[in-house]
Amino acid sequence: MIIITTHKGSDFDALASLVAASLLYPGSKPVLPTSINENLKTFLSIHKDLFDLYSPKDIIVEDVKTLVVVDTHSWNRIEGMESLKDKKDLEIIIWDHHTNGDIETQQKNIKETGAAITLLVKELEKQKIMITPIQATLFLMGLYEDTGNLTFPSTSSEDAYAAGFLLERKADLHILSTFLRQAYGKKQKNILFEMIQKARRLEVSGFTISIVKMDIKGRVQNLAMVLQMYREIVNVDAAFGIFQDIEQKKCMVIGRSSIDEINIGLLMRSLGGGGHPAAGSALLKAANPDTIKQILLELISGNQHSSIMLSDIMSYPVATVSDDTTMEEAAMILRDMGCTGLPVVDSENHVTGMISRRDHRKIRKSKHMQAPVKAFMSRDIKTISHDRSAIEAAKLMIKHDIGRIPVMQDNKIVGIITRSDAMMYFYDLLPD
Ligand SMILES: [Mn+2]
Repeated sequence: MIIITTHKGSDFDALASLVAASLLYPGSKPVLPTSINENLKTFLSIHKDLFDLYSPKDIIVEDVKTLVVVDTHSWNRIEGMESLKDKKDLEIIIWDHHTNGDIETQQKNIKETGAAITLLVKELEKQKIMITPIQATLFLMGLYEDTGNLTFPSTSSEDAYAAGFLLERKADLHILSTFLRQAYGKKQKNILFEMIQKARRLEVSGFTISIVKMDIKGRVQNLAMVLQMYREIVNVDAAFGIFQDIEQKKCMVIGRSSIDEINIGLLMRSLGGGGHPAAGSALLKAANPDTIKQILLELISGNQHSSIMLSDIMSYPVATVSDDTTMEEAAMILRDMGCTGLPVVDSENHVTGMISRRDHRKIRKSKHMQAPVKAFMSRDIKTISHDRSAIEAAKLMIKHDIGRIPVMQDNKIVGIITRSDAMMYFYDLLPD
């Protein structure tokens, strides 16, 4: 007997993956856990007869030869399968988009897509297995729910491709929106309630904003929608939620704005995420919520003088070369220092250019190695004053796509800030 199962607290992605897998493994029994999400319950109360689903108690575990697990691969997330854990000769097959899990097998189909159903849809397409419009609708529901309608940063091109494929297979968007709209459940209500209790409004550069730090456990769907409600209730120009998952050591930052002056997409890109002007998010690993709050405040205020100055995080002393250094010498220094570029300074320590490994590729004749660096260096140099903030340095790096910026004081170079220095700051790796 082949059984297929998925995680407890099943959502649309879990059910969709379960049904899709039952098409891939003919004769298999799809087992839905007893604890399922509210909106899935509503959907099943109407559609149950369409899917031949089993409950964990229907299964005689001794008869199971093959166990297919979808949308998870953790033993403690599946229901009623404890005795299979030590069963000999049990074949296990996994289809999952989560990276963590303790179910071991050779047959792992794991990829970090936005939804697990994406992986199964891809396989159905490959094996040319037909799907009905109602199956396509369910699959698209799972896909949309897990990717926030393809807007979550975790969304991959494969998710979007699968969505296109399902629409072609006549997925019904009317049915889909009827059931997905109810995704605002108890968990979300509790989070919103707690956020409102903690609510503070701040005046920053003439805008009213609110930033809430919250601890959450595991994945919470539809946080973006919760934040939208929060912004409307506390009535601010822009609202931000910093949701810290302590166990997973991750921070999800979500922003919503109602004014053009605060562009959430741009702010989130500075944090490594993305979005559009009105809404966006970023997922940060091992970041401190207080640091993130500070960064958000600085980004919004365009603060010219932040509490942490560049001089605190820049690298110094800086290796420099004079403009009459030969290309050969510069190449040796670059190699010895293990860096990609060096500032070029004149006799008064003013930066006149930058010489990089890339500039050395311009050399066509060997005699050019004896030429001075000033013949090859780039002269359009961005510098930054020592009393500016790390945010401003990061903005310059992003805007001009440069990896190192000389830090200046009284027109003299006092340090250099590199991408890794900036990352140290963003990810809170600064020594105390
Ligand atoms: Mn999923």
